[in-house]
Amino acid sequence: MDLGLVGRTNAGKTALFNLITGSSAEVAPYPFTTREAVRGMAEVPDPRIDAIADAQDIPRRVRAHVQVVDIPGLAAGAGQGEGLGGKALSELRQMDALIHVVRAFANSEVPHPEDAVDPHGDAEAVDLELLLADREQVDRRLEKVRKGAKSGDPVARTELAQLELLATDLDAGAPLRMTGDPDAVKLALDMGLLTAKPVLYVVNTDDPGAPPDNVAAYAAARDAQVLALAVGTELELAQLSPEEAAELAEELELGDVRGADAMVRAAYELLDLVTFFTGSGPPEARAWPIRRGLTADKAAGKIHSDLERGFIRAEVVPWQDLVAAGSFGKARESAQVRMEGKDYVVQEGDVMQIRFAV
Ligand SMILES: Nc1nc2c(ncn2[C@@H]2O[C@H](COP(=O)(O)OP(=O)(O)OP(=O)(O)O)[C@@H](O)[C@H]2O)c(=O)[nH]1
Ligand SMILES: [Mg+2]
Repeated sequence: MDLGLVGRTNAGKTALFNLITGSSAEVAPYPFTTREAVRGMAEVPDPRIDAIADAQDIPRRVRAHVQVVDIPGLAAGAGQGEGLGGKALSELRQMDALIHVVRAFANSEVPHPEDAVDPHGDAEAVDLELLLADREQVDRRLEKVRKGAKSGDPVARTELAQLELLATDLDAGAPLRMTGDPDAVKLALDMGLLTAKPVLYVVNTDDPGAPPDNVAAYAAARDAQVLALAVGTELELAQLSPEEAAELAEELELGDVRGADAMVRAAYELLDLVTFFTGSGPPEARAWPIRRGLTADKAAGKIHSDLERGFIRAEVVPWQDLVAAGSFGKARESAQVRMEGKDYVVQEGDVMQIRFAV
């Protein structure tokens, strides 16, 4: 599951990428510093795993990770190949969700494409490029499907109607994630259309807090998530020792929770995955992200193929019940642990122990 970074050049995409993946990709005040897609892994913070581990004195905690892809900036006319447009757009089509970085930081050393810091205007400009790129893809597909529909092929006729709906919405300026017909949205996602993907707007700001009202309203109207993050400041904090970082955070009145953690968590939630846990005792507690609707045997297969092949049953307890009981063993004694077969659909927050034989 991949999260792609999208935004104008110099918005701070690579700075954010470095912050959440711990990479050191080149960050520079000139446009199109990033010329190729770069991949990294971001650890997904999850207080539930600490609760499970703390309750049972489990030393090692393994968190979920998501792949984040830093992508060259989008310029106006990206669809016609402006900037690194064509390449960036085809990378973006392969992503499962988008993190749209908009610049709100003032920094006279960093040129802005229009010499004005305007987070709302920048978001609109990039979204227009995504919309135009989608419109072009829909047109291409329409041309092909029309031929099939003419010959009376019922599948082609259904698709034709869906494509026409997508075209109408795009012409009205609406992102395809808001299209009313779920089958048409599914087609849009299968085609990799960009405005169908879930989006988190990250306002890269000098003063953390709530995102600007106009950007918040804009995101809400587009069925998207939004938050503000002081990328530059958090990068500085990340380079300090924990003590120094705490001191500086207090000075800047940042509070205890790092914005970067909240941001990765929000981005992870865009992917609409289910997280289950293993950790019924030492040596480790671990978070496992899976597709929604996966059954227990398939989920076990994520841990190891032997567990799926030799699956007998899963012992399952919701993480809160385990923590309240004190341990997996105690939850079992008080009959809070359920036995589930292979058809059980794994639920968010389940702690599972798999019984298997190979
Ligand atoms: N003051 C301040 N400067 C920042 C912040 N984030 C990024 N910058 C600066 O802005 C410039 C551009 O940052 P990058 O991360 O390279 O931007 P980008 O979006 O990856 O740009 P391209 O790869 O060129 O498309 C760099 O000089 C950064 O140091 C921030 O939060 N505050
Ligand atoms: Mg970059």
